[in-house]
Amino acid sequence: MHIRVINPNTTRAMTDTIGAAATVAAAAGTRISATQPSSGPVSIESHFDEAVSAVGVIEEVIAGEREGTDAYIIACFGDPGLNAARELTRAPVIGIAEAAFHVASLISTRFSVVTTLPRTAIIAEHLLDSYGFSHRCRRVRAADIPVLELEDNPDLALQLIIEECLRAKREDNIGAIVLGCGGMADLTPQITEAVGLPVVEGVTAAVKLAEAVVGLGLGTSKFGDLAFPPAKPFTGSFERYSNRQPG
Ligand code: 2AL
Repeated sequence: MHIRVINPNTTRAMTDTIGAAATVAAAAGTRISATQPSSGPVSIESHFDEAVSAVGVIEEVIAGEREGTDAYIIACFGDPGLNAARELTRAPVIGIAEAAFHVASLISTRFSVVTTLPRTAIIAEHLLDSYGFSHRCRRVRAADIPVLELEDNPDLALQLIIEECLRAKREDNIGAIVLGCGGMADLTPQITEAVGLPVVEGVTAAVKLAEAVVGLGLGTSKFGDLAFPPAKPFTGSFERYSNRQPG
């Protein structure tokens, strides 16, 4: 099974971190390719960043279709471009936020999310609403670190995340914690040990869910709104998408 793990931002070090964590989580016989768009923001911390990065995610799925990919993971906690990516393939496409919310809901009745910045915490609240998980989430918390601090200042970032997770444990009356950034993919063991609660991390959760969905013989439905998009002319710098045929 080949899973293409797409880091929607363009920071190579973070793509490598995500790829390594996904590889550790993968079953024997699963091959992980960690990729990133050639253009786009170096980190995703706003609706604007998400909108621009979604085009890069789409390009990565188009490239993956040429290689016969079995499943895709969108490894940014805003799940940018998720349903657009699904329209382009029969393979399952799993966002790390939705994967983490699903898995946390299977092992606890209520969880808190610990993400990077206060503004991305708000974006995560929108996602919980739109995915129907708000009633399972007690609180979305921010460690108040810019995304790239996870790569540039990892010891301080880890300390701040652990401190916020401990506050969540003390104050939120929860059974589990969800880590809210793709760049946290390698931190689960240290955070679990320091916090003493189950910690759900989206990249690793998404790898196991992708393996399960493929193992069930299931893929993205091509009935209804996730059918391949209608072929039509595109103009200007998006002309390359004109009259696209599936695959
Ligand atoms: C993210 C993420 O996962 N990767 C990135 O660049 N921005 N989102 C976040 N909430 O930190």
